[in-house]
Amino acid sequence: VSYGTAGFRGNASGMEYVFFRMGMLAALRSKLKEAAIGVMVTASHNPEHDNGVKLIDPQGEMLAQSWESLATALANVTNDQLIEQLKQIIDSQKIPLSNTSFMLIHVYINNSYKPSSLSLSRAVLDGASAFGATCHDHGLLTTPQLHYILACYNGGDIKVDEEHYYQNYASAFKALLNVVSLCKLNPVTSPVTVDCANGVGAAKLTKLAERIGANIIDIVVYNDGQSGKLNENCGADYVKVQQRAPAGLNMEPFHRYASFDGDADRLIYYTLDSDCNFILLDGDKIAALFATYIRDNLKKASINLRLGIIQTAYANGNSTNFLINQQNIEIACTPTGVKYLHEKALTFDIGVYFEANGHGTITVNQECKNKISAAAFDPNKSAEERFAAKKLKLFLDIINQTVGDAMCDLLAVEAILQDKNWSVKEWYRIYTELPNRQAKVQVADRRIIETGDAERKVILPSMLQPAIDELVRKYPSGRSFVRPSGTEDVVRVYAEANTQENADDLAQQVSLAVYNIGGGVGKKPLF
Ligand code: G16
Repeated sequence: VSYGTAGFRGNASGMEYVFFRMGMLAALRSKLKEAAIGVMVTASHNPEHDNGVKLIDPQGEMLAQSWESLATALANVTNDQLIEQLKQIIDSQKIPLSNTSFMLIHVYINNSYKPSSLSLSRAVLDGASAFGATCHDHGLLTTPQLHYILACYNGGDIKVDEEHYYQNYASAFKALLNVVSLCKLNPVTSPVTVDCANGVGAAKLTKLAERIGANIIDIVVYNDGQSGKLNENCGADYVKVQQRAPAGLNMEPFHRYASFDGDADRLIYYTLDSDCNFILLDGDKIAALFATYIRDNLKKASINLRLGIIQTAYANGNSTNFLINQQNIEIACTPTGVKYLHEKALTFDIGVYFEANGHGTITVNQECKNKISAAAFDPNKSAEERFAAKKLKLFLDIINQTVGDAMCDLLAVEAILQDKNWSVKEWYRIYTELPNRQAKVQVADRRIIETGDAERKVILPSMLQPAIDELVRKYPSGRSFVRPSGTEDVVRVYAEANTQENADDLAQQVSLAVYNIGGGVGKKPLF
């Protein structure tokens, strides 16, 4: 097992020992950092039978990458070697074992969402207790809520709780709508329907909407977990990959629909056009909406800050063209995994990062935030400049900067659409996506595939990249890459081309190449 894209994931049965050891590791990290560490038990977008565990660092950021290898080593030793392995970690990291009083915040997703979570959470608590950690179980939360609570806690607000999260973001949203004079004069009349993937987001979004008020935002929750299964035929991953609505959802042209994933850290929007064609507004479109809104307000406020967008290889070619060539916004590309995008985003004054799958947020450093706040009251600026600065400040307050947060991102999208007086139609027309297709291939051992250049090229097996290049050349505007998943036991394939037929065909051909060269198992990928 390895600490993959976002922690350990796999079939829940037989994984207790990994969770137990991660409880121990979290306690050690807490002693080292002299701060609380978060542990999240979730497998996010994976099917219900899977589960997973990831550690969260004190400021709400993902576990430092240098500790991922320690986690992998600890998870892979035999029971006989466990004490020795722990001693090695303690020695190599110089962990002061006498630091005992730091709190480990632990959260589980309860029975109704993943049947395995209760026992796996217990295993984490047992592991942490073995090192004398004080554990505070916040119970059922979305992943981003835990990141937020942890960051507040370590920032000195030791009484922080879930309610604090709702009050913070509900007030930020209301404040922005007030400023753009829409809150009272022009209340929202059109609802946004949100598929919560039968996950934890349903109850949490309902609470957030209540705190905002139905006269300000009209949210209809779909797939609330009362009947359907977690992430089955629903949720952000299903909608993005299948390019279709969640099962059973009746849609109206140009109404707004959104999907979360199981732990509510991903968001995508979609609608139907007037011919009832399915239209997806994924992470790329959300990033473009956020970045252009920020850039426009920076310009109007005459504030000079370095804005950047961070994408992965999955970003649609036309989104990249739109941002670089039409909008002149700086772009960076990293491997898949929000931990990489987040790190890169921090190198900009304001970094907007999104994976096409809807996982993303905005980072802005405190100095820049102060600059924007000061501009909102600067008597040397014009009223128009001050107004733009104020809107920008309030907009950034809606964002959960610790990690991608479906609820906050939803509020941010809704706020921009209201400010611009845009329907979903104007939003999706900002650029037209290149048709694309994603696929999965089963291979005997996905670790034999090694990639480079931010996952855009295959290094090993050496015959695979030339085969992909040859296939890509056959299709106008063709692009394709493959990479081993870090959360599922599959190799992922992405293809885009000038028509949907060509994108499908390219994905099919590349999948076969992966199967043939990469040691495919089971049925040949045919779709
Ligand atoms: C996690 C990561 C994302 C990543 C996704 C899929 O998301 O946080 O950054 O895009 O897994 O990763 P892979 O393609 O390696 O399987 P989530 O929402 O499942 O936690």
